[in-house]
Amino acid sequence: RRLWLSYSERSALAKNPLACRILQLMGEKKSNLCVALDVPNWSELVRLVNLIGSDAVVVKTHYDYIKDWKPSCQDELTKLAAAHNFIVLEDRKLGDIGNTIMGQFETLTSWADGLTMHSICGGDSLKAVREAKVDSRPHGVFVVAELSSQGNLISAPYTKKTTELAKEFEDVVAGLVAQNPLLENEPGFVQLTPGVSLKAGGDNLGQKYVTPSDAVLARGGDLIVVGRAITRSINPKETARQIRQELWSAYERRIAE
Ligand code: 6AU
Repeated sequence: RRLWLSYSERSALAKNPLACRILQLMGEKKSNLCVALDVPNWSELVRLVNLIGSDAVVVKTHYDYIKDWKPSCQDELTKLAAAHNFIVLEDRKLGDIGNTIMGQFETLTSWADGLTMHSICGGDSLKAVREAKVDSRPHGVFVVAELSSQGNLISAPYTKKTTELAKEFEDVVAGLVAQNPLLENEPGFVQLTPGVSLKAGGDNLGQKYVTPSDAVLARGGDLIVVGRAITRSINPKETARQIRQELWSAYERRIAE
């Protein structure tokens, strides 16, 4: 079962190269933190990366959130990733016909290791990812199976169909973006779980939060996305350390069960 095996054991079972690399790095760094750097300008992103990059396994960007993003940021981010040993996930949530996805995937993977995408357009959009011409670094997609936001339109059959597509395209799918332990018998996939803060609750625009330990133990998350709880904290480094610690000890409890 996925939830009882260690990340290192699971890295050997992953069919997608990016899932394999992420699981390996989680074991090496002893971290299951993915930090979401939704900040308005590049200098702020660099400041935060230098504070917390070594605590995170994955840095998740929304490049179009950054008002002064320019092409040179791509190279700079690659250098920061090498310096702090993290993986870059651009949360672009692609969702279009196969041909469009193919072009977007080829362009964005010139700097991002992984991308998020919606399954709304069906299997051929994943076939496009499979057929895209990319460099030899490990790449893959995280497919949105469930959302953390209040009133979102994803239904149970949509979630189920998305998990089936992930299995069908296991060579390109690194894992699912999910709120519940889907794919329980598939240890090679990484469950990316957002909507996590120090306390349960939400914001005033529909985001819902669970605690770090609930994300790992109750929700089955492997790689846990934490954004504003860290980026808007008075001491981002200290908060990142604390959350990293809570996430890792929840994971250790999970595999010891
Ligand atoms: O911790 P927050 O609320 O500051 O940020 C959560 C991050 C944001 C969202 O775009 C993203 O996680 N997210 C996603 C992802 C990762 O795809 C899915 C989802 O259901 N909820 C969610 O918040 O960057």
